[in-house]
Amino acid sequence: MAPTTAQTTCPLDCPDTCTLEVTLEQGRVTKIDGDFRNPITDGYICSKVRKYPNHVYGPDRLLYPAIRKGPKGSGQFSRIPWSEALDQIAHQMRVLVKEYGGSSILPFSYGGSNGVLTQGAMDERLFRRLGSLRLAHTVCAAAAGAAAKGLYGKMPGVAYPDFEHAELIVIWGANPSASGIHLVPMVRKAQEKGARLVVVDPRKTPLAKKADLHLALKPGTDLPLALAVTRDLFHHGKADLTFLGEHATGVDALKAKAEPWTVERAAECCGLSAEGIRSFIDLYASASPALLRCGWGQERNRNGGSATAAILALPAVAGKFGVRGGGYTASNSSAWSGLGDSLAAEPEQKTREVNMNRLGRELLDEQDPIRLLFVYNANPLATLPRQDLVRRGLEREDLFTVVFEQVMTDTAQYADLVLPATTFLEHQDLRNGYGAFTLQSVKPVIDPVGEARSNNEVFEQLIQLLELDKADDLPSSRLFRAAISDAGLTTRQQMDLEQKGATAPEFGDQPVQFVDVMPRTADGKVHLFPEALDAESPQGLYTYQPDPATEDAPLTLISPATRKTVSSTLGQLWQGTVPLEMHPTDAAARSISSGDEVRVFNAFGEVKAPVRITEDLRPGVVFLPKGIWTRHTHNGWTSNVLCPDTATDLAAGACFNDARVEVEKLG
Ligand SMILES: Nc1nc2c(c(=O)[nH]1)N[C@H]1C(S)=C(S)[C@@H](COP(=O)(O)OP(=O)(O)OC[C@H]3O[C@@H](n4cnc5c(=O)[nH]c(N)nc54)[C@H](O)[C@@H]3O)O[C@H]1N2
Ligand SMILES: Nc1nc2c(c(=O)[nH]1)N[C@H]1C(S)=C(S)[C@@H](COP(=O)(O)OP(=O)(O)OC[C@H]3O[C@@H](n4cnc5c(=O)[nH]c(N)nc54)[C@H](O)[C@@H]3O)O[C@H]1N2
Ligand code: SF4
Ligand SMILES: [Mo]
Repeated sequence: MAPTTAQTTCPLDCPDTCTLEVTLEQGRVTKIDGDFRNPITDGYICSKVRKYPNHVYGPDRLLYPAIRKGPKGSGQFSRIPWSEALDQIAHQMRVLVKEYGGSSILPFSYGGSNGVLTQGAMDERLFRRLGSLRLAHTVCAAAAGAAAKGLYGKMPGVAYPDFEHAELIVIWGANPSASGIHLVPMVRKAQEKGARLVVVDPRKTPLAKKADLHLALKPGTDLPLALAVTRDLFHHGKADLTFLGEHATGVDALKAKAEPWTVERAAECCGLSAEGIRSFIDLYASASPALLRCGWGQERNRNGGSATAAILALPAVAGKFGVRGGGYTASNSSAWSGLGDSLAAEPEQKTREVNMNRLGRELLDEQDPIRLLFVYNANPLATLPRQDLVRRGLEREDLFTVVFEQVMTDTAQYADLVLPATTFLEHQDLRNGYGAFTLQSVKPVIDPVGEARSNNEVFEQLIQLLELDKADDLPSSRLFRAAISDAGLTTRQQMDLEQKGATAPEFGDQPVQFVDVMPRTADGKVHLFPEALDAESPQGLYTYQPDPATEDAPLTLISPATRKTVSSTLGQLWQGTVPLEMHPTDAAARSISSGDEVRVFNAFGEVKAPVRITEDLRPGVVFLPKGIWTRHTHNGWTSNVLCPDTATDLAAGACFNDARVEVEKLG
């Protein structure tokens, strides 16, 4: 039979939300590539998702439910029927709720590859009705999201295609070459048209190498840098007082917080030259349109919330809004308000909330212990801080762990029961982008592989087995319609979604900030000093907390995204050991040469890996990728064993880049 093609959408945790063309032969996916109908995808996708057929059909794919046979973590399982697996889970849940209450059950998910229909829907319905613990989704974007909400009520940002209109582009704490590849050609196009590029990143990222100015600051020092820029703009008459008068509140409070941060003082704190910071201020103040792409690299440390707020305040202070190609872009996830809000059906009960970054500690807490952990849409052993505590928690003999997964992940190895999940090629979903604005249909293009079932099927079956269903419950087959109706889609938008598989928000897919979209705060203004954020932040908003380095752990370990995985998804396809990257100065001080085996360690644990020496890092900073699996190092621990489970100043987010370590040559 001749190959056929089908269109769908990539729902992986990536800002780009590509439109895909999937080639099928005899009911199997043989190729995945980009579709041309979506101007952002423009016919190409990342090399990771081109390999997705190996994820779907590879040897690590879970094909049927299985029960643990060996010790926890040994990965020894034997096959059981679905009916038996679900009966066991339902039985455990019923007994635990009766004996210990809902607080003995923790659902754990993040939703790395899920859209609106496959998380926060049937799953929430089940866990709310059980009265289980609630999970605070803080592993990513918590602090940056709180800052964006506090200042602008999450106003939609500048679209990728508008980057070419900018005269100056500032890429701050983002590495689109790995983490959102479709932005790169847009930035390059702007440069070809004469735009200047500034990159603020401790590493020489591919775009930093092409930049007019690279500010390679010490990790965690973005706050003093942004405040020094603010101070200088006010002191030298470059702040847009007219714009601020009309559109902002909290101007004086921000100004007061910036006052101590002279350029010289910030330069000292950030490890930058005062000239470098001044060049940036001159470029930023004089260029229009000036566009700031704020990522998440600046967020993952003790100052992350205030830092993001101070960065996002810059376009307001400097008056960069109101023109195409001017303003900022961060996350656009809130472009579609209301989407999917009704799917859980049940109002949220205020049971105890568990911060997911502290999973290890929570599992080891003996007071009112967690007795059943249900993991889905996540791989916590590979992605959470304090991997040592997470692993010890998962090893607990009296913990019943269910892992509902597509492949045998590091976390699944510790399950008592594994359940096989469908991939996005096998189930329906609805995905809104957080870089792209479009809302897109994720359509099943193949039948479920093996005995895999979708999240909604499984949670719906558990609701029924536990007799928690109600007469007016919306069945999972009708979630799509309900989600669309929540978002109040117009007839045209619904038709676009049905016929073209994608639709744009009412404000269009290339909004100009302060023309087509306004802050979504209560008064429609920018709040440069939101009182609620000030109250929440332990030291008060815009207060710098110093570097946590110690004599024993003087080096900063950062663990950002690379081209190889999407979070930890697809990690099983990556062969070999990952190197620890290190600057020549730090290596020489420790008599380390390229290729040497080293141990990277701190009080929490150690990682053994070979070293790659590179000038792409600033001295004092070492690098291991995010999303690697325990098989990618020599001793079965990853960067995450070295990451503290401390919290960002806002929203208690993860502080991955606050890991401080020492490195020592082995043998
Ligand atoms: N290929 C791939 N793509 C992805 C992902 C993935 O894992 N792999 N993950 C997706 C997800 S979940 C997310 S949240 C996004 C994240 O995407 P990005 O925002 O790009 O985040 P990171 O890769 O964590 O870090 C970006 C940059 O921040 C720098 N950085 C580290 N610390 C600091 C600091 O203190 N200040 C500043 N200014 N920069 C710093 C790092 O060196 C890095 O180059 O990417 C998404 N896209
Ligand atoms: N050291 C370090 N660690 C980090 C970060 C860092 O910067 N440094 N960044 C963090 C960030 S930004 C993020 S977002 C987190 C991400 O952490 P996670 O959300 O845990 O993301 P993934 O590792 O991609 O795990 C998603 C898992 O869900 C499974 N899955 C996908 N779709 C479905 C489905 O429909 N049903 C079911 N049942 N399962 C499904 C996939 O197979 C995959 O194993 O990692 C964090 N970890
Ligand atoms: S991971 Fe990102 S770049 Fe790759 S196909 Fe999916 S949306 Fe596109
Ligand atoms: Mo993330």
